[in-house]
Amino acid sequence: MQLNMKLAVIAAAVALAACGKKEEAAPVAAPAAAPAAVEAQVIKIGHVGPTSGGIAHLGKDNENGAKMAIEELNAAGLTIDGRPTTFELLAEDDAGDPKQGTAAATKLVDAKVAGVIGHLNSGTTIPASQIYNDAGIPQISPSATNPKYTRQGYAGVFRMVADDVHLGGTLGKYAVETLQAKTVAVIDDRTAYGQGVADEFEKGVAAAGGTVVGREFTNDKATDFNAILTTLKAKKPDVVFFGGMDAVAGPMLKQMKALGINAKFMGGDGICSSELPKLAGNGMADDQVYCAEAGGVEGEQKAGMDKFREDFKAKFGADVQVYAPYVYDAVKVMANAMVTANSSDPAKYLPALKATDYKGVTGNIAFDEKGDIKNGALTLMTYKGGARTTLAVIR
Ligand code: ABU
Repeated sequence: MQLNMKLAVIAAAVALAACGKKEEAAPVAAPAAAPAAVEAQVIKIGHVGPTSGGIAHLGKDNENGAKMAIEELNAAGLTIDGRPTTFELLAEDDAGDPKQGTAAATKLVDAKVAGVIGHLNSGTTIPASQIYNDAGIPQISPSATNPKYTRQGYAGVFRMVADDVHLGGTLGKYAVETLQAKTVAVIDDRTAYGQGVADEFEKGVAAAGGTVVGREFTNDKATDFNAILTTLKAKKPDVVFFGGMDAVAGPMLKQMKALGINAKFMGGDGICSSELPKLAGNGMADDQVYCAEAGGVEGEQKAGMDKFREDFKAKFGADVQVYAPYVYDAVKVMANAMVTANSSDPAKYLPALKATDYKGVTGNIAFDEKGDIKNGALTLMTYKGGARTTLAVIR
């Protein structure tokens, strides 16, 4: 007999004796057993980006996007598998370096994260993806655009943005057809992203009937471009395209100006940041720089993105650089899959993640069979008065 039932029988017998009656005791209902306490759970989500080094401003932008999403999820009072649930962000710095990227990935796997948002660079995202794949941990990159990332046959990789084939090809066509460039020069930083997007740009230029008059390369930490710019100046290009990131593009623009190269300057999403005008100092004229973010919203969805940008600025005291909204949506999409599957077990929530149909601040999010965003957009931008200015959203 359970302890609480025993106590009830004793109490009834004592009551009868006190009354001196010989009547049978009426059955006494035992108090209901107290429900077992439901244990709250904390689900760990990893985030990796370069929060140190030359593009730390981009890495911090991404990390802040993740923080914002986690805070909102934790305020929502979610229940997963019948348990009150909060999320913990495990944020790692890979400094944009492939070796540090794999070290960060191993650390997150050892910490038993349920999923990872990152990395920012293709050069870190691709090697890290093998580690997450081996551990069965889903990964969503908000910004890595090298096509290889989703073409390795891994079941758990997802990309929030259009890839370099779309990005570079569209920019190449834009240079010839809209900017009326007849000759272009191309520089890349020899990273997985920079070299890849520059190759795709060249293909786009050639397909549109333009001519590539020179191709040079540098690296992602270089600061002196005088030799390669002087070589390219002699070829009189109408456009100089740079495959790389804003931290290198800024000083390159300054040195172009110093050398008297007045060509238009183009690049992919890696240069298309709010920070570029500062990094270029006085080296950037209005309507000289053209680039594209590898995503975008238009029409009534723009209001959601505008609100996100306002809220982000109010919270962190900084403008969105490029990818923070994509990180924010990536975290929400991963959490949404866990809620749908009622589990944070990757094997259980991965099917829900693959079947994502989510309306985010970056637009309608669904993935194709490889994990690439469906119907990815590009936002063509230029800079006026030191600020990014949208020219068009194209698909
Ligand atoms: N997509 C531009 C920056 C990130 C990358 O390396 O792909």
